[in-house]
Amino acid sequence: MGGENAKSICPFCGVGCGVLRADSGKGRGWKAPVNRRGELCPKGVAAYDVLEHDDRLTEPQVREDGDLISVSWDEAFARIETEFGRIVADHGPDALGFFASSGCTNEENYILQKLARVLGTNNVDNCARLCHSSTVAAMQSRFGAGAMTNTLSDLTEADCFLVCGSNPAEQHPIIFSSYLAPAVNEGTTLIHIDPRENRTTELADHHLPVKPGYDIPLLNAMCAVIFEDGLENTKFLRERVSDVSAFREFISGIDPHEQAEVAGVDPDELRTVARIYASADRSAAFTGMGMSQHRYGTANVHALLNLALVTGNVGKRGTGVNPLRGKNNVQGASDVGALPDVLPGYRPVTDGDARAEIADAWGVEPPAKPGLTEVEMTHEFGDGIRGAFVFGENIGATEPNANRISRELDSLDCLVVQEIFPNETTAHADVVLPASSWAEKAGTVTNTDRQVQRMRPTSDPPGNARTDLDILCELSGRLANLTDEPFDYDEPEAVFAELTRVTPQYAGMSYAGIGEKSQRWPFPKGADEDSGGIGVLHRERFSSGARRAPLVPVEHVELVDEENGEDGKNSGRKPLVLTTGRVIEHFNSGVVTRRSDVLTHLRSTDALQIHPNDAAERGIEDGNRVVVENENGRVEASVAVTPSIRPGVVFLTFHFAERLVNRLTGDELDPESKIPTYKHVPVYVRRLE
Ligand SMILES: Nc1nc2c(c(=O)[nH]1)N[C@H]1C(S)=C(S)[C@@H](COP(=O)(O)OP(=O)(O)OC[C@H]3O[C@@H](n4cnc5c(=O)[nH]c(N)nc54)[C@H](O)[C@@H]3O)O[C@H]1N2
Ligand SMILES: Nc1nc2c(c(=O)[nH]1)N[C@H]1C(S)=C(S)[C@@H](COP(=O)(O)OP(=O)(O)OC[C@H]3O[C@@H](n4cnc5c(=O)[nH]c(N)nc54)[C@H](O)[C@@H]3O)O[C@H]1N2
Ligand code: SF4
Ligand SMILES: [Mo]
Repeated sequence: MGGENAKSICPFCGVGCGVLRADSGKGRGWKAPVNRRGELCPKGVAAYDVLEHDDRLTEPQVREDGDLISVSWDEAFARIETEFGRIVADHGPDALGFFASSGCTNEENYILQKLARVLGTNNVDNCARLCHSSTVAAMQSRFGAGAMTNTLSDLTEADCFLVCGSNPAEQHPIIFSSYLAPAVNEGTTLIHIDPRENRTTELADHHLPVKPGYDIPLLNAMCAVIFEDGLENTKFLRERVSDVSAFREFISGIDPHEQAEVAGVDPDELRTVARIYASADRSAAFTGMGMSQHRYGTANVHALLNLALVTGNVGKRGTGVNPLRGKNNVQGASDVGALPDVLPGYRPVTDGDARAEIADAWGVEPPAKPGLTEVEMTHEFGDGIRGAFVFGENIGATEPNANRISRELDSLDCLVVQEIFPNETTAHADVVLPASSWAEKAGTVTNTDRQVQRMRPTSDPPGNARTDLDILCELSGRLANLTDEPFDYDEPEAVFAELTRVTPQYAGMSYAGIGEKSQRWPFPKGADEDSGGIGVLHRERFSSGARRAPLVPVEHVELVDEENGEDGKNSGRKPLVLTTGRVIEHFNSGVVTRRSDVLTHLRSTDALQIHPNDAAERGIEDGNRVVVENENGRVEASVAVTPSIRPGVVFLTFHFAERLVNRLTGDELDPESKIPTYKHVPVYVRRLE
């Protein structure tokens, strides 16, 4: 039940800590499945801070003569009905695009993708596209499942942690402090592969400061050392792996010393790290945005999967390849089908049997043609896509090439935004629907290690705002002149019951079974309600059904605008490689966390990190203001000169919309997963005179 101290789940990261509103008004952890001692990071403590903030959206709004004005719900819905109706009549349903919210519940995301599909389009995606779509593409194709192979609790049994392109000390703080750090303190070796030293590195035994975008040569070189030293797991290779000889052949052509240098790391240190990873009884790899958000993000992850397969680190406790997922429900939003190419449960939209099964449940068959991904939809704004529905995402700030996005948002015939705060996206909206924050609604969310947990409301939405599910259900009724099947659900529980019928991984789950615990997928029908679900994946067989997974040779592709290279077009100016990311106190575009005074005071500066050599070359000193620019745009920032970042690389977070970092990121996408390149952005940095 809801109420003042209702037990809920933190709205921020994919760790999924249990939180409730203490009498002080602050967030307090309860002893939940993940934070078993009730521990929280600073964001969890601040989670209730901004719910009553003056900026909360409390009235529906529509744009009239350039301005957003408050109207009744009826008028707001009528505007959507007219505009979306006209777009579908003139251009067909594929002229609509739906942006789901991985910060919202399974039930809400399930309803949104159902609405899109019932209207006749698969143009629905969520921001998993921007974080781990490349990871999922690689893992799904090799192992048959894109999720964490292991669970947080079994991972504490590892003897070696290989953390690649991820900074869990800041981005998954409770995983770091409650699962990783205790193991490291008991003797597990921590290896960190990251161009920057950060809070994760502080605990690491070994740090390889790879050049951004050069993980493939590094990981291939590790494989080469392992084969050279005979450290591969021959039994595992024989029994569980295919295409071994072709891979051996490929790796035999790799000179580890040379490739370590290509990757920008010390060859001896790389050898040491390879030996530790391969010799440990159990080695667990973690992968994050440093790997996934690249032009070759999918290939990066393939290279990591090779390492795990060669050493037999899959299918047992304390091992595996573990993507640490982003928002509190990015795993779930994807599981329940808020993706353009797959239905609930990852069954391809092109699979006729899967569509027929869905048609049985919905009364309407979903379309067979895969839809567009998030970024592809934005590229079609004003052209192929005429109307967009954005639910709990701030695409005006977080999609790449923000200057372009800003123009494209204005080119839409109708932009509808369902939000809790004004942001860089509502600024372009034709209709704004004021919704519920996480603490004003019930529902389920699925965390990074596949545990489904329940959220419970503490209060009601403010003013005339309504719960997200309520809005989405009413919308389906309003758009019903386009369909025959308006949705009618009393409670999130009824939606959950339906989604378990069409999402095989959730088949045996129930609200009652979850209670104040969790159920972890895969949770087959008939499974013991209290069993908690299956922990380690790929034990005897891979989730694909196969006994073996293939090794795949991965070639490094040289990146343009080599760091510190001369650039003819720019009169000898040297580009630096900007890599963008996060800090512990703020969350994504910062719409919520920047409104918390406490969080904002914890991190008073948000500076561009630059190496002393690069700063000196440009006459830049600590604290100076600089211009960071490239062909896409320009931002100003103050600088922190620090040896913790590798030479040739600069770092900025994307939490502060005042200086929108995504003005600098470009349109290049990974060909397989369509993930944008947020981690390798050539820029020029100069002191602001
Ligand atoms: N505090 C906080 N926590 C968050 C979020 C937040 O905004 N703030 N966001 C949530 C979301 S949506 C997500 S997706 C996750 C992301 O969590 P992480 O994956 O940890 O995210 P990032 O900080 O973007 O990138 C991780 C690290 O990659 C490194 N890196 C950059 N380029 C490269 C490279 O080429 N190779 C390698 N090996 N490393 C590289 C960066 O220096 C950075 O330390 O965090 C979630 N948790
Ligand atoms: N440069 C750069 N850009 C990046 C990344 C990067 O590393 N570098 N990372 C990318 C990644 S991994 C991600 S996940 C994306 C995140 O991109 P977004 O999802 O666009 O970012 P958020 O800031 O999390 O936006 C969430 C929005 O939802 C609203 N909201 C919060 N709770 C609710 C609710 O309950 N209901 C409703 N209706 N609205 C709600 C918030 O007010 C906020 O405006 O950014 C991507 N962009
Ligand atoms: S670690 Fe993540 S889920 Fe836990 S309190 Fe912090 S932000 Fe919330
Ligand atoms: Mo993310």
